[in-house]
Formats: sequence, structure tokens, C-alpha cells
Amino acid sequence: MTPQTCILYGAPMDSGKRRRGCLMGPDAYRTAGLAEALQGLGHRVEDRGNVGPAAFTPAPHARLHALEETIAWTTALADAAERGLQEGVPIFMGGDHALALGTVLGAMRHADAEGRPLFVLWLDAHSDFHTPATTDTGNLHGTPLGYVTGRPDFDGFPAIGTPLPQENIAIIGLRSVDSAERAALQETTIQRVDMREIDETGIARPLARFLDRVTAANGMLHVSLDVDFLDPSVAPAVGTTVPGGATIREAHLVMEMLHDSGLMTSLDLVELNPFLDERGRTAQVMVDLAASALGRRVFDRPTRAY
Ligand code: Z70
Ligand code: MN
Ligand code: MN
Ligand code: MN
Repeated sequence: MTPQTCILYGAPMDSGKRRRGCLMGPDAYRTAGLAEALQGLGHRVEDRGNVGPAAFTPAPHARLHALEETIAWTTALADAAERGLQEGVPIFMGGDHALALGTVLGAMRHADAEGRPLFVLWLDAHSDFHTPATTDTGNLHGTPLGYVTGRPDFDGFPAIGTPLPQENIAIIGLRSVDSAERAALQETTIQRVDMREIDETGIARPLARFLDRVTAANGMLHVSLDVDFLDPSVAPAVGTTVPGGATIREAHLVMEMLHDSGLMTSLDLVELNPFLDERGRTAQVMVDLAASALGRRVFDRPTRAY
């Protein structure tokens, strides 16, 4: 296995939705031993501490929750992702999924500078394809894929430059899509893999199809792993539990295929809410999944009862 430089950033962002607790995520990942797990695989690991939002003035908004704070985080995290990608594989310990507004933007800037296309793998029950105008909850963690693909109405957010091409995105794990998102998604070439397709064909086939496209394009690959990709029975520590999610086996298979592909250049671990966890088990599952994406094989994995 090729040793890599894994650069950990805490992103205790909690502004993407109303229910609080994701700000404890970075501490939970550190407590669960993410750095040690990656080091144990032979990687060089640096923990750069926590990122914070750029300066902002809170201003109440009629519909959108914590808009100014979310914009401020987006600015800071885009910078961190862009810098991290110059030195290694940045791993963002969230924080809610709004952090991907910034991390994907930073990855887009980096890929642009490299002259390579960026691909994004979104592992999530939700499509997060809203715009600030279409979200019915006002929770901006439901918008990052809308933002990076150049959908309208992201007033006040950093300009995205050239949008991420729709065909460079795959969303795997879908089982909760709002009607406005569904209507918009149906007009796109985003590869959408819902739980039904996973049940019918298995998870490996649609993932391999996507990874083949990344390889053919010599692309960089940002992976955004939402805790609710997993079934709540194995990953309860998330505010938006949706039954019928991926199993431990399916999730590990995804991570192992990512490692074998050698394609992943950056990673988000998002939506962990330690306040809702049971004796740290969800944090441990997420650490194990990150380790699999960075080369841990099933026969190395310590036996652990979830
Ligand atoms: C819903 C909304 C969402 C993550 C929940 C939920 C969005 N579509 N995203 N959890 N990560 O509020 O827009
Ligand atoms: Mn999400
Ligand atoms: Mn989700
Ligand atoms: Mn592997």
C-alpha cells in the first residue's frame, strides 16, 4: 500500500440545520482514534486542529437558518481544502453537511489549478440538491450539490467559477429526496443510485461504473460521507435518521473499492452528532470506514461489536 499524507481538519460546523450537536464531531473522531487508525496503516498523519468560520455578522433571515455563519464557514473551508490538497489527502471531520459547500469548492479550485477534472461521490440518504430558494426547511446542509453545480440563488456565497459538471457526480444511498429536488435532479445527468437499485443490483456495480469514469478522465475524486448513508440501526448518531440505509458490509465495500481504485483525493465525514450516539459506536463506525478507504483490509480490522 502506498503511504499517503493524511491531513485532518476539524470542522465543527453546526449552522447547516437547526438541531445542534455536530460541533462535537471532531472531538468524537479524535476520541475514537481516527489519526491513530490511519497511522497504524502506515500513513503520515497531521492533525491541523479545527477550522473556524471567517468573520461574519449574524443577520436573521426570514427562511434560511444561520445564512451568514454558513457563508463564513464556506469561505474558510474552501481555503483549507484548497491548501490541504496541495500537501496531501485532506480529511474533514465534521460538522454537518453544509461543510461541503466549502470543501467541494476548495477541491474545485485545486483541480482547476491542476488542470484535472473533479468528480464528487456523495454517499447520503439525501440528495442535498436544494437551492436557498427551493429548500423547504431553510437548512443549508440540504444545498451543497446545488451550489457546486451552479444552481441559482446562492446570494452572498463565494462565486464558484466554472460549475462542477453534473456528469462528474454520483449520489449513492438515496431514499429521502424532496419533491423540488426530485424535479430538478430529473433534469440532470447526475448518476443517482437509490436503495432500490442497491437492493436489486448490489452496490458494487453502480460504484464501479462511476469509478471507471473517474479513471478514464484522470479525475480527482472528492468523497462526501454522510452518516445517514448508513442504516440508523448501525449509525444512530445523526439528526436525520432515515430507515433502510446501507449496511456495514455495503459501506465497507464502498470504502474498500475506493481504496483499491487509488482515486480518492479528499474526504468529508459529516453529520455525526455525538450528542445522539450510543457509547461512541457511530463515531467508531465512521473511523473504521475512513480507515477502509485508506487501505485497511477486512482481515486487519479488529473485531468490535457494534
Ligand atoms: C432535507 C432538507 C438533509 C442531510 C438532511 C434534508 C436534507 N432534504 N441533508 N441531512 N445531510 O432539509 O432539505
Ligand atoms: Mn447530506
Ligand atoms: Mn443526509
Ligand atoms: Mn483496500
